Amino acid sequence: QTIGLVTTSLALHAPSQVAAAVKRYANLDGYQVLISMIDENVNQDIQSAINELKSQLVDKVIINVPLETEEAQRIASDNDDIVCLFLDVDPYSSVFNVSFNPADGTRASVKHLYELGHREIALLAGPETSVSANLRLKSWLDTLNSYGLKPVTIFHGTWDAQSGYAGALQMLRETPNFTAVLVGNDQMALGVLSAFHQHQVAIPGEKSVVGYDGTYESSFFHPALTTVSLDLDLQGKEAVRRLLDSGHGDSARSSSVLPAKLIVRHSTG
Ligand code: IPT
Repeated sequence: QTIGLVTTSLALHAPSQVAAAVKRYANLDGYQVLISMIDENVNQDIQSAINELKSQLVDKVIINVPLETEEAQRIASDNDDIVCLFLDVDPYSSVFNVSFNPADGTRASVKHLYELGHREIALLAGPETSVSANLRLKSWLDTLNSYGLKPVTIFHGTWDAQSGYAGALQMLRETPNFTAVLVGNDQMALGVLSAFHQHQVAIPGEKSVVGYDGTYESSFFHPALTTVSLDLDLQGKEAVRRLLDSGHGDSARSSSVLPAKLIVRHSTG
């Protein structure tokens, strides 16, 4: 028996850790996993990836590609001959999904910085095309606002370390007065750390850095990264369980929202 996984780039740490978990838990249940990786989140690409899996007689598919609710709904209804479970959609949308609460960890991270005395906070969000990136950004802004704060500046990166590095350099040039930066994921935070090291900016002495994802590598960054941790292994596990439990009727398809937790390490102070 085989299930499918349609995924965004596995060059990114979070989706590759999710894919590893999906494979592990499916295998434990006696299922194989066929992976189809797409580069762009264009509907056509997703459909051809799904078609590829369908041609291998796969009838249950996990989709880890950032999708707006309407796109996900369209994909689900265009493919109602199979079960589609989404991992990167608005958790509170009606599509069948297993995703993370976009607000609990973000709130905890802003509170953490606030309690350390930070008032000049910069934001380095993920790409504007990502639902999750936008939900995290919105929650940062709402939480800052509840403390009567506005961000010093807002940047968008492309999830990879290079974009974090470039964003941090630009921030240092344009608005150097910030004392902390909230980053949309750990890989971009790695780039930020690198840019700060290169410019002899002490972390956390001069600037604190908070990542997001809690990927395995983040505790080996220097300094060890304070980050909002997503249990990506649990997401893979839950996705497999719910997918295998789902029949072809809607009734067995219950979505779940997993918590995101702040892990305080050494990049904040
Ligand atoms: C999301 C990660 O947080 C981010 O780092 C990046 O890898 C992105 O995926 C890729 O699409 S996690 C997702 C399940 C919301």
